[in-house]
Parts: sequence; C-alpha cells; structure tokens
Amino acid sequence: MADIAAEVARRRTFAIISHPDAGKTTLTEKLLLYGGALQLAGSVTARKNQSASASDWMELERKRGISVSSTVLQFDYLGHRINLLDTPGHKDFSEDTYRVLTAVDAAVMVIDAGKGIESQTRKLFEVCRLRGIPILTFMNKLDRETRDLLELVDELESTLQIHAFPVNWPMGVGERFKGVYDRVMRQAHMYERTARGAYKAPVEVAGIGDPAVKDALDADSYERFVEQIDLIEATSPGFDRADALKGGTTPVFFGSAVNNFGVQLLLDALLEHAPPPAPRASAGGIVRPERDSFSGFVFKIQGNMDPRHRDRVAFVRVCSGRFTRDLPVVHSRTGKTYRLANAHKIFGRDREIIEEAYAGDVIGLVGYSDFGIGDTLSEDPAVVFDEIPRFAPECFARISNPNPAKYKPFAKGLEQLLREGVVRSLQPHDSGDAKTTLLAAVGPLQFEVAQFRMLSEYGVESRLEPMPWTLARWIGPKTPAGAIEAVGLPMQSARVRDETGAEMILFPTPWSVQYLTEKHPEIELLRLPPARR
Ligand SMILES: Nc1nc2c(ncn2[C@@H]2O[C@H](COP(=O)(O)OP(=O)(O)OP(=O)(O)O)[C@@H](O)[C@H]2O)c(=O)[nH]1
Ligand SMILES: [Mg+2]
Repeated sequence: MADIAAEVARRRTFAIISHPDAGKTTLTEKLLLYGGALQLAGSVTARKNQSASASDWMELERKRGISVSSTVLQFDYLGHRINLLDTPGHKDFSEDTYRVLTAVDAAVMVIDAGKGIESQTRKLFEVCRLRGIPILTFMNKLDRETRDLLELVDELESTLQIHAFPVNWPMGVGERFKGVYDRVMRQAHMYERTARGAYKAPVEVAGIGDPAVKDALDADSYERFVEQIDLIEATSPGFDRADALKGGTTPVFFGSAVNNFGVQLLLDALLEHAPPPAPRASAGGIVRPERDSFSGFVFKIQGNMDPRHRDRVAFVRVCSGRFTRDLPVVHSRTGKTYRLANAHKIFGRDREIIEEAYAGDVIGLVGYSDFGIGDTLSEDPAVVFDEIPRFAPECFARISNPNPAKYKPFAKGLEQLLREGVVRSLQPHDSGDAKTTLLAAVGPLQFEVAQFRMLSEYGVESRLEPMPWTLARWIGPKTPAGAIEAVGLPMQSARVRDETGAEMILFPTPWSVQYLTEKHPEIELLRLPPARR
C-alpha cells in the first residue's frame, strides 16, 4: 500500500472563488482541459443557449448560466492529485461557498480585470484570510478592455491588505492582448486565438529580448508593456514564498479563461504555490494529515445528482490518514460505527467507486442518511472537527403544498432540501399553521432554487409566501428565565426555534432590534447561535 505521507504530499485541494460572473466556472473548465481531465471544454459541445460544463451540471444552473451550488472535480495532473472545487459567486449562495472553504487548503481568486475587486470577492477573501489559507489571484478577461493594470494591482493590495506579486504580466490588453510575460522564468508566452477556445492554445516561448515579443505587439502596447514591467521590477520586492504560503502575499496571474490564455501557467503554478494538506484542529487536539488514522468531516450534502438513482451524496473532506473500502468509522453525532463501503471519487455529476483515498481528498459517500453537514467521521472517536460556520438568516418565507394529493413527495422533497441546507426551517413558537413550514435563508435566490428543485426533482408545485422579517438574533444564555415572556416583543417580531432547538427572535427592521436592546438590556441577543453544550 502507498505511503500515507507521500500520498498527502502530492495532494492539492483548492476552491475557485469570486464575485458572480468573474469566470470561475469557465476557468474551472479550462483547468480541467489543461489538466487532461476533459477532451473539450464544455462550451464547445454546448448547443445554443445551453452551456454544458462539467461543473454547472444542475438544470437550474444551465438555464440561468450561474452557479447555484459548489461542485467537486478530482483529477490527476503531473503526478499530483488535484481536488478542485468550483463555487457559486452569488451572495445568496455564500453559505455553500463558506462551507467549501473549510474543506480546502488554498483558493484561486478570480477577478474580472474590467471591474476590479467586487464586493463578494472581498467578503470571500476575508474568509480565506481568517482561515489563513494561501490565495492565488487570476486576473481574467484580458481579451476585453481592462482597468489600468497597475491600478488593478494597487487596488488588490490596498483593498485586501495583501502583498501582490505579479508572476506574469499581460502583453497588450483587449483586442491587442497577445500573451503573458513570465517575470520569474523571464519567458514570453504567446497565444493564438483558437476557434471558440476549445483546444489547447499553442504556446511559443521566447525571451523578453526576443524580437518576437516586439513584433507580436503594436508599438503602443509594446511601449506600455515595457514601461509597466520596468515599474514593477523597480518597485516590487522579490517573491516571498513563505509569506505566500501564510496568505500574506498573493501571486498574481493574468489571462483570459474563455480563450485559454494563461490557464496552463496558472495550473502549473498551483502545484507550486498551493500547499499540500495541513494539520487541523479538532476536539481531540491537532490532527496531522499523515497520521495513521482516518478522519474527515462532511461539508456538503447533495441529493439527486444522479436522476436515475435519487440518492444522496455526503461530501467528506479527508483530514487525516487513509480511507479504504469497508473502513469502520465512528460518526460523531450519533456515536454509531459505520463501515464505509460506498465511497466515490467525484467529477461534477459523475462518480466512480474508489478503494482508497488520502488526506486532502474530497470523497462522496452515497446512501448514509444519518450523515449531516458538519459531522465528523473518524477511526479515533476523540477526533471531532468543528469546521462548519453558521450564519444568521436574513430572508424568511412560508412554504406550503397547494396540492394535497402530492403530500408525500412534497414532504420528501422538502426534507431532502433542508438536509442539504439549500434552505433552513424554523419552528414558530406558537406552533403556527401546521400546513406551512417556515423557511429561512441568507438570500431569496435560495427559495427560488428550493422551489425549482421541488418541481424538477420531486414533481411538486409549492406555494411561497414571503415574510416581513429581515434580521434574526439568537437568545443568549445570559438572558434570565422568563424574561422574554415578561417583556412583550416589538411589533411584528416573532419567537422561533432553529433546527437545533435554540431560541431566536425575528425582527422586521434594525430599529426593532435596537428598541429591544435599549429597553431590555437583560435580554441577550446574539448574531450567531450560542455554542452548543
Ligand atoms: N470576454 C471574456 N468573457 C469571459 C471570460 N471568462 C469567462 N467569461 C464569460 O463570463 C461569463 C461568466 O462566466 P462564468 O464562468 O459562468 O462565471 P462564474 O464566475 O462561474 O459565475 P457564477 O458561478 O455564477 O458566480 C460567461 O458568459 C463567460 O463566457 C474571458 O476570459 N473573457
Ligand atoms: Mg460559476
């Protein structure tokens, strides 16, 4: 059997993050193409108006052209095993993205060079920073007019408070974008536009002094290029690898995902700049990835990936040791021992049964209905991870079934979506209306996804009634018993319990929160759920 430490050392597990539409899914597709995992990028096989990327496989994603849910893609490249996670950019799906960030060791931040740092990119970046994971930056869409390049790099540094080290620099932009110059290797990589960017772009390499560089560019672009390079060389300190591994410096790459420009360089750089799996904290102490005992945690649940089977996949990030088929593990939430017989390697919606996996890998466990998001699976019961962040919902709605004959599929569909965390459910204090379920979400698109999937996967219509609350607070343990009953809540607020039974209050406006806080300081209001005892 393979040596665990050697297997861990060759793993690279990273997420692609950014504001919506920066090109994450396109870049994912091209990384797969260059990694040899796809023959043709999805856009080529796509029929009119219908993209067919390996990553955006859900019907709704193809319809809307946005990513709704994160996708796992595992492949081998140059002796490395890569686990790549494409994430949705839309803020309504950020819970999913944040969960994915707990499962990776590095992130690629994609920036639309025409727009610069956008709000959602900044938020996701902050999460990466808190986790201390290294971040590589890909400045995308160089085939279009961009913002001033030096300004883009400045903005990156000042807005995100990070050092930026441009590993390569574009030769021309927009119509005149001809390739990138690798500052470290001192090589110019020139590209040709290929039909719809489907095949590997031909690459020619020459030195910077090479007349080929000058000839490739028009006089204006060449002059600007030389000026910019000179300026960067003069002002930028050398590359601090140790700082990059701590997340203090981001290596920056330029390109155009849709045209395959700069994708190969990014992929190769990933092997170098993204680290192998690192030790993780657990209730039982630090867990080293190469230790001889399997552990991992569930960060995502997805149902109905294979419409023929209607089953449920629990995505597990392996944190230590080796997984082998039929391995007995303890499930943290129930204390039960399970033999893991049904583990899969995942590639978008495709999967393949595996016999082995190692720390760093993401595996899909099929058919374990007890497993929920955040649960630990471990050979050593002392190892329990607490990685999954929780968020306060900001949107609320009641959902009901307009068609009593469909009672069963409706209940089944809703239960599955709640398990996946597509939306959450809350329990009204006054038991409420038994025919409706109170749902909560970070953003309204989550409700839309839930309704769409109820219809497409369970064949049931649903009725959604938006509710007026916009803020949720948990009631903290310092609140004296009976205090809530004694005070009377502000107008239009409501008492509910979350799925763990913790008490919450939902408020219509920030002023109503403020009102309660000022009038009744004895009531402790928390923005996040109190720690579970
Ligand atoms: N001009 C140009 N367009 C690009 C490039 N890369 C991606 N796009 C386009 O940008 C749009 C969004 O691309 P996606 O890859 O779906 O973006 P995303 O970041 O995955 O979006 P979400 O997952 O919804 O957040 C699509 O129309 C792409 O064809 C590029 O290099 N140049
Ligand atoms: Mg996408």
